[in-house]
Formats: sequence, C-alpha cells, structure tokens
Amino acid sequence: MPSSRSLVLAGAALLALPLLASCSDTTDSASGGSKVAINATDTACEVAKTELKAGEITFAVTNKGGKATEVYVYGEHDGAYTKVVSEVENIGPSTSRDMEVKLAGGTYEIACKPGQTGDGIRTKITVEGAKADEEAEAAYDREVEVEAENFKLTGLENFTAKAGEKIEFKLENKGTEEHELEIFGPDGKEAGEVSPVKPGATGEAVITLTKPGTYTYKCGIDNHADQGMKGSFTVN
Ligand SMILES: [Cu+2]
Repeated sequence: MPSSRSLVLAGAALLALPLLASCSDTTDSASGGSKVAINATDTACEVAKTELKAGEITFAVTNKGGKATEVYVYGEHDGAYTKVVSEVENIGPSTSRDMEVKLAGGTYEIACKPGQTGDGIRTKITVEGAKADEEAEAAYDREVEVEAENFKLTGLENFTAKAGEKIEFKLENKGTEEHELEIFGPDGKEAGEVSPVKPGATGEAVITLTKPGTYTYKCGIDNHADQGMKGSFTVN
C-alpha cells in the first residue's frame, strides 16, 4: 500500500536527521580531531578507545558513579606516569564533561579519580604519531657543539648564523661543576637555553635565531659568567 509506505519513509527520514546531526558533533573531521568516550564509575574507568592518532582529542567523560570524580591524562616522566597533561575536575554523579587535549605520539595513562583523591583507576593509551621531542629535533637546520669547562665556554668563537636559522646547541660539560648555556637575542631577551648539564654529560636545545644582530651567551649558574663563561656571536 503506497500511502502507508510513504509514511514509513517520511518517518525514517525524520529519524535519520537527528542521527546525522549528532554524528557530525562527535567527530570533527575538519581538524582531524576525534572524540573518545570515558565512562567513569566508583570502581571503573572505561576508555572507549585506547589506540589513538596524535592531534586534538576530546575525551567525553560521563560520571555514572555515585561520587564526584575527576579525570586526568598523565604523560611519562622518568619511566612513571606522573606528568599532568590535562585534567577535568568536579564531575558530579550523572553529569558529563568534555576534556580537550592535544596529544603527541607516545603512551599515556588516563586516570579516573572517584571521590577526587588518590592515584585513580588507570588505563594506558597509545597515541600513534610524531613524538614531541622528535618533532623538535627533526626541525633544526644545523648543530653546533659547545664545550663547558670550569670556567670557559668554547665552540662559539667563530660561530655566525643567518636570521631565522634553527640551531641545535649541544653543550658538553667537561668541567667538574654543573654548567648551562643561556642565549640572549639582540633585544636582550632570552632566546633559549640548554638547561644545567651535569659534569660528563651533554645537553641540547633547538633555538631559533629569529632576528639579526648581536647575540650574547653565558652560563647563568652562580658567578660563572663573571669568571669567563660568556661571549657573543653575530646573526646576519
Ligand atoms: Cu657554569
């Protein structure tokens, strides 16, 4: 019977519209972002997807437990998942909250904390894509080696660069105390630094020399600069 059939079709079309609308809400294909549901209860922390692609990720947290909860994303630091990458707090029972985070490649732990205390109920997730550090390292134009002794910085005497160059400064500490390398632009503002390096160790930092002019560098620890650990170079 044609008349009842067209009614059924009309009904199906009406049903399909809101479904399509909610679909485009949950996946932001334009930016490549994705949405991942987390169901938190008083005893569980269910992450709908544990293998993700690097980029913008929205965790849609629903608290199905009886206690207020909070959800954290932890990154790895020295072999333990202690580095807070993102968090969302005070999610009451029967409520939902979104947590937006940009994740580089690597492994992370999601922690739900029913009652908002403790280390939480943890789930490991794997994010596929470029690692944050690898991205930065791959981006430099060239490398320059600097040696630190007590109390001398060598390697930059004849160094020059072109404005806009990304340089990896490698600091090898051949002294018996910690040393570092701070670099200041022509405006006197810090352009970047190799953080303190222990004796016998090497540290590095990728620094973009954006403006032409005279850059200065020094070891900022104690009075090391006054003892000779300083100098300058030119960027053209
Ligand atoms: Cu020093």
